[in-house]
Parts: sequence; structure tokens; C-alpha cells
Amino acid sequence: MINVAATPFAYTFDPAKTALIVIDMQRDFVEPGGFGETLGNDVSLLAAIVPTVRALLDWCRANGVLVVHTREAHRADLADCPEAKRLRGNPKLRIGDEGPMGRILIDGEPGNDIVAALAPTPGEIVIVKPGKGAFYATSLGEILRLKGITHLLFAGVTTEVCVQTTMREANDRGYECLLIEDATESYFPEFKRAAIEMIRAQGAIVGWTAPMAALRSATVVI
Ligand code: C5J
Repeated sequence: MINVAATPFAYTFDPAKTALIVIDMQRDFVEPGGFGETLGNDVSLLAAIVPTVRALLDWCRANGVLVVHTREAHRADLADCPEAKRLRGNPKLRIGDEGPMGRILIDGEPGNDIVAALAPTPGEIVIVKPGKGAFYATSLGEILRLKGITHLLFAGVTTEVCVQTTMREANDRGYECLLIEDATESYFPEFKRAAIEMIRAQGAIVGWTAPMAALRSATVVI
């Protein structure tokens, strides 16, 4: 068992029963010309966490933690994209439109790839999700159940949208969830701060949070 100095109190997990969920570290959110930028966001904030997410991936790969990546994506025919989602707001380009990295937020397009530094290694699971939560309309729950997973570590973007939504879905399903604070980011720093506070408030009502350094210096307990 591994014991991490987390907030609001220590988080203990068995790596063999734990999965790392890396949420949506895809070019569409992290690089210029993708979905995130079409919504008017400064994507450089998100690109800054790539080295920390990579360090977390390396730690999990070295310590026998199951690695799961997610991508937010829709079918090329948009059959799984609600019109309410496609038509909302006034973005420069809508989901399915042709952009500089291919069609915006469409599975299989170059912009939908996970950024090169965080690319899945052979055998790692990639969940393609049409919604903000990774359990909605995917096989994630069934995969975690079959693998006997009880604890989830979280990283990725954006903290208050897809990361928090997925943590809440996981918490309701009975998983013990830890968010790695510097391996997640938002286009809005104040939303990241607030999401972290919400998650760990009221005695870890959604889950725990800890910086990557706490995982690196975690102790092994019997
Ligand atoms: C958003 C996400 N923000 N991955 N998606 O639309 O958080």
C-alpha cells in the first residue's frame, strides 16, 4: 500500500487496484487551432502542465498502476453530438467544422490526438467519450470493474469541466479518487482553484487532492 500526504487527509492506495485517468490531454484542448481555442481560450495555460502529466504517467507506469487515457470526440457523422452542444455559443468554428488540425473534436482527426509527449504506450486503454464525464456513454465503468479497480488518480483538462465531472461520476460509483493538483489545469485559474477546493471540502466529499511531489515522496505502508 502507498500512503500519500494529501488534502484533507492521507490517501492510501494499492497500485494493483488503482488506475490513473488522464483526461483529454489532446491537441484540441492544448494546442492552438483546436476546440479550446475556437471557444476563445488561451491554450498556453494548459500546455504548461504537460511535463507534470508526463512525470505522473512515468510514475504510474513504473509502479504498476493501470493507465487510462480519455479523448473527448464525436463520430465523423456527428450522430453522437447533441445539437445543443454543437450550436451553443458563438465559437469561431463549431464541432465538426474544418480547422487547421482537421475537423474540430472529431475522432480520428489530427487535432483529436493526445499530445505527442503523453501518447499512450501499447496496451494502455484509450476511452473515446462524447460527453464531459468519462463514464457517460463509454465502457470505462465496465473496464474498471473487470480489472478490479477501487482507486483512481486523476490528471488532465480542464479541471472544472471534464476532470471534475468524471471525478464526481467516479465518486458516486464508489471509487476513492485523488486529483494530482499540478497535473490538471483550467483556462481559468480561479476555476481550477475553486474546483480543487470543492472536491476536497467537507472531509473529501468528492475526493482528495495532492501535488505530484507528494506522490513522488509517498511512503510504502503494510
Ligand atoms: C471542455 C474538457 N472543457 N475536456 N472539455 O469542454 O474539459
